Amino acid sequence: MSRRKLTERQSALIKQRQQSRIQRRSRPAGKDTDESLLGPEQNGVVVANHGANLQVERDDHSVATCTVRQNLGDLVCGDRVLWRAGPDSGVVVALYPRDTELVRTDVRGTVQIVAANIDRIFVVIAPVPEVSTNLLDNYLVAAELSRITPVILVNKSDVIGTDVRESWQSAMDVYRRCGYAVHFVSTRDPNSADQLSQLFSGHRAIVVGHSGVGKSSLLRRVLPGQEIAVGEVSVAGLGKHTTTVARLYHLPGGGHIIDSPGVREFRLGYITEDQAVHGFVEFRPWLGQCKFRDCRHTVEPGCAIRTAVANGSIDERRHRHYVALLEGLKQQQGGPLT
Ligand SMILES: Nc1nc2c(ncn2[C@@H]2O[C@H](COP(=O)(O)OP(=O)(O)OP(=O)(O)O)[C@@H](O)[C@H]2O)c(=O)[nH]1
Ligand SMILES: [Mg+2]
Ligand SMILES: [Zn+2]
Repeated sequence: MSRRKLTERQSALIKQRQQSRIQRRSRPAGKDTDESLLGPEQNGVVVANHGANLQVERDDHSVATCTVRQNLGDLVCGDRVLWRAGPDSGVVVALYPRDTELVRTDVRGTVQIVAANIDRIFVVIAPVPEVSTNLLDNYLVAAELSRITPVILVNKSDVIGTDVRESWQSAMDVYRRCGYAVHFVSTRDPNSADQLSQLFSGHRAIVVGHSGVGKSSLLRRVLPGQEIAVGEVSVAGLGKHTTTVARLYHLPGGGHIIDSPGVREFRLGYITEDQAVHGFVEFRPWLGQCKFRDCRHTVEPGCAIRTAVANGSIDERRHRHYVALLEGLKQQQGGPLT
């Protein structure tokens, strides 16, 4: 079986697993649950996941600690559930189907769902602790594949000196030309609360990015009443992972936003080569115009995408990252892309 076929099979298996998860959602409680002590089923939204326990929010925004029936799998922030109150803690008994999920894999290749039912991913980058366009590109691929609109926030613009301002702008123009919204922000700017409220309000969003780029600080600006921990960036420039669990906050202007723990890298889930191609949105106008029908857009002659790279219509560095992603896919024989 070809490597490409293998990855398609893997993604089908994952889909199947997710499907059966939904179908099994209404199974009866396990032996250890005394049904008679549980209250009636009620709707809730997962607002934090602490491993064994979930924080589930009622319609009136009050929060209950819940355990989860094992057959429901891993639940994440944004999940809509049915749960029953109990004497000590509640029990989540059913999971509503998700409309979107942001997926990654951990270092062992295990698929992890980061958040569910979101419609915006705010990818935060900053001049400190470090700028990784590969990390940004991986988030954009993940967003494209999960049909969630990404927005790029360049935070800490107060520390972007005049000498590098132009190079920042031209680096971000690459993304603007792809059609992505890019906003330069700073939590030190007194007007940032208004700017951020406008960006976040009305959405079911998540903020993601490297540790220490200021994700929690951005949320603090729009959620003044909330206690949100913010960390220090060490002299060495490395973030210290201040936020340890994802948490959902309601926005005063409507909608909600999930603060997520910072990452060092974002590994994509199991994706096919075709999906990798579609993850690079600027390739789309040229698809179907290559000389060979099965062109992988890496070294093939007569490749319309390589021609677009050569004439400057497609950014060369983004294309190089695409080639590296395919290489990673090949090396891991259909495993997760890194
Ligand atoms: N100069 C400057 N510093 C900022 C800005 N926003 C945040 N910071 C600082 O950046 C550091 C890290 O901020 P956090 O909000 O904790 O970063 P985070 O992305 O949530 O980090 P993790 O929770 O570890 O993922 C703190 O010392 C903030 O004060 C900004 O706009 N300008
Ligand atoms: Mg944080
Ligand atoms: Zn091609």
